[in-house]
Amino acid sequence: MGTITHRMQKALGLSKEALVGAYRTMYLSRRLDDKEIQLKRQNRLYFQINGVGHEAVNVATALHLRPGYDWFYPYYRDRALCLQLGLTPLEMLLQGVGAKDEPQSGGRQMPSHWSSKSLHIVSQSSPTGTQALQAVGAADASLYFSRLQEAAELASSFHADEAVYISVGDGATSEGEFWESLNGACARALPVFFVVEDNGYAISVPVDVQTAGGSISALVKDFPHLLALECDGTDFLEAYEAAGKAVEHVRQRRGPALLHAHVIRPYSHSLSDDERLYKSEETRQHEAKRDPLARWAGYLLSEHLATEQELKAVEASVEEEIREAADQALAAPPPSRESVLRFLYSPTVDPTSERFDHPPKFHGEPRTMVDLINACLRDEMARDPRIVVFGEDVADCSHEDELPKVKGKGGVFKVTHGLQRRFGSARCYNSQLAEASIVGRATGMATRGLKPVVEIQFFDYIWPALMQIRDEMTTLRWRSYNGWACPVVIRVPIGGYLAGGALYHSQSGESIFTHLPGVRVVMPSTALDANGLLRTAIRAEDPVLFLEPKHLYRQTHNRSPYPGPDYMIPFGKAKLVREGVDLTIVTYGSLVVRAVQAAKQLEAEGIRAEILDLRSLEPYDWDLISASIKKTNRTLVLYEDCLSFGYGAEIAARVADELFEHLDAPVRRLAAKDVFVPYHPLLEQAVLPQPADIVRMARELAKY
Ligand SMILES: Cc1ncc(C[n+]2csc(CCOP(=O)(O)OP(=O)(O)O)c2C)c(N)n1
Repeated sequence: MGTITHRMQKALGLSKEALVGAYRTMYLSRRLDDKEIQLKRQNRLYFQINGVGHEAVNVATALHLRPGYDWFYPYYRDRALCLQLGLTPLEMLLQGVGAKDEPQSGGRQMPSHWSSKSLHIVSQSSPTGTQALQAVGAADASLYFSRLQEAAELASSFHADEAVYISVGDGATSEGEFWESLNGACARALPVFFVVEDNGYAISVPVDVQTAGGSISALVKDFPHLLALECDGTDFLEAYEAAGKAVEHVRQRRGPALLHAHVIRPYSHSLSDDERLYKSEETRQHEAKRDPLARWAGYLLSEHLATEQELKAVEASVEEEIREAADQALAAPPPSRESVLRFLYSPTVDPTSERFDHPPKFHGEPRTMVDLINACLRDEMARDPRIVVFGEDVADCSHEDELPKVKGKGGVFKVTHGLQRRFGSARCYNSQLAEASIVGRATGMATRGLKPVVEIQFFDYIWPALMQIRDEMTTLRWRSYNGWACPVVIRVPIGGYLAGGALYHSQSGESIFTHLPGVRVVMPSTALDANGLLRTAIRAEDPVLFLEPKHLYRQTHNRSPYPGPDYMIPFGKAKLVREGVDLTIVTYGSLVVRAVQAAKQLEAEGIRAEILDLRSLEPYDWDLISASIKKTNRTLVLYEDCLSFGYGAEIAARVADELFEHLDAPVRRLAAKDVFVPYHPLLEQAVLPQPADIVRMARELAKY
């Protein structure tokens, strides 16, 4: 083996086989990139992005981690890491050609969007940095399982010393979600292993433009509980040693670790980029000298850890493996066009089915919507230890020592009051004031089998979470071809009619979410419906946006006695609130009660309006809408959001399309004016639809 040098001592934990094995994975990764590039140039793949220059830190890191035991949120440059964990060249090439039997995404995702259920590689999306919050959520799940034995027993996998790996590029560290994830992981000392693979550029933008001072490790070194390390990520042994320390820190539950690894990116960002446009020849030459593959081969030879023949044999076996995998991938059949709609939602649990139709068993006095949502949360948390509630201010009192001395907050609307006191601080707690974190972390937790029921304090403040909802939560099952799922329930107080709520406490906007495939959207108008629909949301396996019209929280007209712990209403079933023959008012939320007021007045004039409360906005009850309009031949679609491009536009369009022959009058919409909800009650009344407006429009329709 030659003389033992200082550098070799670092390698002593690794056998010769492991050291040569590391070379093999690095070489395999490099040559797979080369193969993909060749195939892309031949138009046999549709996209290519490479991991060249990142191979050493990737393999070094993977050697400290355990596939199927730890959890992985790698980014697109992590080809070598994924190979080392056990993803195969065939799986990678099948993704490149978009084959039918491609296991990572069924032909739906670009190559280098890694996923493997058995290895615990959670399907990646393309937005830079979003995975960091989900990784923190996966680590939140570790903490949860360590505190709640009964939940851990139901987990598909939990180990007391497991780690969650997440990697990003230097550019992605500029994203707010990266900083939120770091703050979140440090605040709870979570077992997250961050790797920043710093190749000096984010496409063409150099790191000194990206990061204050140019060094991410320098910026974060004082975060509490964080072990921040820096290494030359093109030097396999240096990276191996640093990654080992980081993983040890995490496994021993001393907090998160961050490894800042300096790497290179000599093949340009992707095949759509040419780095010569923004990197001088001099810079490129300088980087080329740090090629991790050449450095590692040179080291193995110079330290007599491998002979030239041995490395040549390794290379030949890699070429053969790639050739075989490529032949197989190129012969693989493409996906069928019909498959494209599969797996938007759970294929086994259908929340529109009879299984979710469970009658009430009433007890006691009528109670408000707030009371019955709270009762549902309480019942469900008692039933299933995997249900966890968090959000801003949802706990009774974060400091447990003060809890016995105070009444408890339990949410700004008191919807979660008493849950922390009853179920403990592990199961109901305050999140940071960070909406992307709430949804991103819930997504990571749900991926691991927990059922987070989170609260966004006001619909008006859901927007920081929009990327996590739109690009992550709604797509996870579909983009992984049912490999992964994140059945999160997001409860959100919504809407106006508050007299004083103004534009940042009165917004509607449900159509933005009903427009998204992959999420169920529900909006009850009564206490009973809120109870039954929330239980369905919790017991279903799809992401659900549960919109609670906060104006209706404490009304008396929509109260109900407690319906028992198993009451459920299936999604997609509207309620016939009032029967009529002259026109159908299709509505939901705070407009239901206003429609009823209007209908009473209309009845006195001889116009009998039928009112449907949709309750479930996506899916919605087309059967009932259509049956009603076939009877009344007129419809008014009534909603609280701005008129134009709103939810009612979709219903109106479908009525015009499919029920044209049954209509005796134009399809009308009544909604808010196309402006924001103002503060002064008179102005608010001028913007939001009022019973008098409904009466006026219904009269007009009845005249046709
Ligand atoms: C949120 C978001 N913005 C922009 C992009 C387009 N984009 C893809 S990769 C990339 C650069 C990422 O740079 P870095 O994080 O340094 O990683 P590197 O590619 O250098 O390894 C950009 C801007 C994206 N995918 N996501």
